[in-house]
Amino acid sequence: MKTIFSGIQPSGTLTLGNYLGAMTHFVDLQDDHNCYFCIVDEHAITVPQDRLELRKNIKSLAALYLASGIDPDKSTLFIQSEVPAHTQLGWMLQCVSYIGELERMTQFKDKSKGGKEAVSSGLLTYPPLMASDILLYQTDIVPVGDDQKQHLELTRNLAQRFNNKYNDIFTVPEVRIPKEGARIMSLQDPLKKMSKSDSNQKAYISMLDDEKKITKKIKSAVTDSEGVVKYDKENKPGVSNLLTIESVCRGVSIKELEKKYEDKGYGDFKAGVAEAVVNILTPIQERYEQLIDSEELDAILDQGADKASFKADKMLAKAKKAMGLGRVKKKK
Ligand code: ATP
Ligand code: LTN
Repeated sequence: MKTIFSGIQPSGTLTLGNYLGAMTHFVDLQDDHNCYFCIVDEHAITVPQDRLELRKNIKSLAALYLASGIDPDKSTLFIQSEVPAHTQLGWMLQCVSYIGELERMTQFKDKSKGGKEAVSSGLLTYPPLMASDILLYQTDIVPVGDDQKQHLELTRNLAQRFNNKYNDIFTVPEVRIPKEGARIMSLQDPLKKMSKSDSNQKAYISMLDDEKKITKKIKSAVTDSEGVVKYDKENKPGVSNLLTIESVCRGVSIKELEKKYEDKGYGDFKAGVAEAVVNILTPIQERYEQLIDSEELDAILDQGADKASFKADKMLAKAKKAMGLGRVKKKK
């Protein structure tokens, strides 16, 4: 059975983009793969976080993973900072990576635009920590949205460099990007991706928004003045994004939806999209409410950290041995 690893940052409440681009695929994969899903809190602190907010977001993300259908009997769900091997191997991989290649990462370039005195060095060294997350579990496949491609390419390079230089111990992972929903766009600017850290709340649908909010946000989504419901990403990015959302939520093709709205205006179209989103999110929200303050959630995370540590510690020991760190333990 192949091993899957993926992570989501607890940097705010998940959006419909995270759900359609990442979470639904995680749920599909867990039946026939050995899956690890991680709440990457150590990645979240590369930008400033309020400590109480961060704590809340970590628990909330864990509950959303489970409410979306991650089954702890099939997958290992855990918090990154509760498995120390991640930062330990992360440091070792920092020593294998070059400043030049880290400075070329688009995410670093984007986030450090304000000047290098103002950003943490963690933002630069973020990719070796991400590589460590993945390589500790002998991961074969990493399912992510389209924006993570470059980080995955670097992970593959670091794994190969380590294997050639020290010992051939790491599996070189493959990236898997979904065909549909890999890039859900902002409702207010359909040329930008939907992002949970957008300052305009109308730009995204949070997975915890209620029916009224969802309907209102979709109603005010930017479209065009043509009044025709047709998929044309270039000339009609707003309408195309809403069509993608309804298509993925209902599991029907875009062609079928174009037919459904043939003689209808944007009012009916938007009401249909909102209904599809509400139908998907309502049962998840109900399950979330049951989980968020439960002892069950803590028990699942404790068990996840134990299972992940067991695997990660073994890989860390191999990597330390390959690099010559510490002592060789005498067998008793
Ligand atoms: P932020 O929005 O704060 O920049 P993010 O949502 O991009 O953060 P993560 O929370 O770490 O970052 O992303 C989790 C997963 O969701 C990743 O696999 C990412 O590729 C995917 N993802 C993020 N935004 C979208 C989107 N708009 N459409 C599809 N997938 C997305
Ligand atoms: N960089 C990712 C989050 C992330 C991740 C990972 C994804 C951290 N470690 C390991 C896949 C595998 C992001 O910002 N979306």
